[in-house]
Amino acid sequence: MSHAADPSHPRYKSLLARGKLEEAAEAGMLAASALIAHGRGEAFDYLLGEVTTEGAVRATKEAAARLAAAERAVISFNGNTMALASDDLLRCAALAGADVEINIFYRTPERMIALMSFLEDAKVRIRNSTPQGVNDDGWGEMVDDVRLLGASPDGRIPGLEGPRANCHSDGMLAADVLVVPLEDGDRCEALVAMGVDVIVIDLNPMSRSAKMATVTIVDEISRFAENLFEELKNPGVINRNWDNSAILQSALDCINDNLTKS
Ligand code: PTJ
Repeated sequence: MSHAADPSHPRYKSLLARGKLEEAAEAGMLAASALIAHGRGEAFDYLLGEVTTEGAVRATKEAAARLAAAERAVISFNGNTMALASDDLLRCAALAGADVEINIFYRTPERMIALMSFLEDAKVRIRNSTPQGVNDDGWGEMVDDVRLLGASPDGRIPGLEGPRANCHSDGMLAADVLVVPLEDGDRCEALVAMGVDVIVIDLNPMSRSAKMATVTIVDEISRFAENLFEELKNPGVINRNWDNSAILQSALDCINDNLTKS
């Protein structure tokens, strides 16, 4: 991928992310409202200081523990997630023994083809380069084991209408732990109602998804994906008394502190 972002620019990371989204839009991967959703995310990230907060670190550790202990974990990819964090999240799936499922809100056959083709290329790319701190011998096999689902859904998320409910019966419907970045509130609610652990990544601590999830990571998706990969190298144990509302409150406190300081 090429992009116009210049590393010496003070807002390089932000420009880089925007460049990736522009390219993904040109490749037909994104929903029409993807850039609006990103702008909302950017605004919250600005208020959070554009850093991974202490609460997000704790929530990422909890997510790693739950993913590592899962019987069947699935990481869901939508258009924005694919553009911003595909490689790191695929690496996470390989380490956690999870599958990946493209599951988009605004589903069209053209978008699904563009997203699947991007994901297949990303899988080849990450297979050919063993990450630091991971055993070189097993890496290729771990990546091979990640199934790329989404192309031929044969099931539906219960309680949801329309194409946004389509999913794989041996993917999202069979999972005990689901990672759903940048999720829509209705779908998050329907997934939680399935009785599984739902891990949401959302920069808005007040969104319905953030409030409903089992574990919410209030962090930018590409920072989260990098951090999750590090945590999955040495995951801790699950905290069965996890207090998600305390995590959301800590994000709101951070925003409040930043506003008071400025
Ligand atoms: O690819 P599709 O069809 O599944 O559509 C994806 C979008 C994101 C367009 C769709 O799910 C959507 O409209 O989402 P919402 O309802 O706007 O919610 C997106 C949430 O993600 C908002 O709360 C944003 O603050 C948050 N968000 C946006 N960018 C990021 C983010 N959170 C983490 N990292 C980001 N980069």
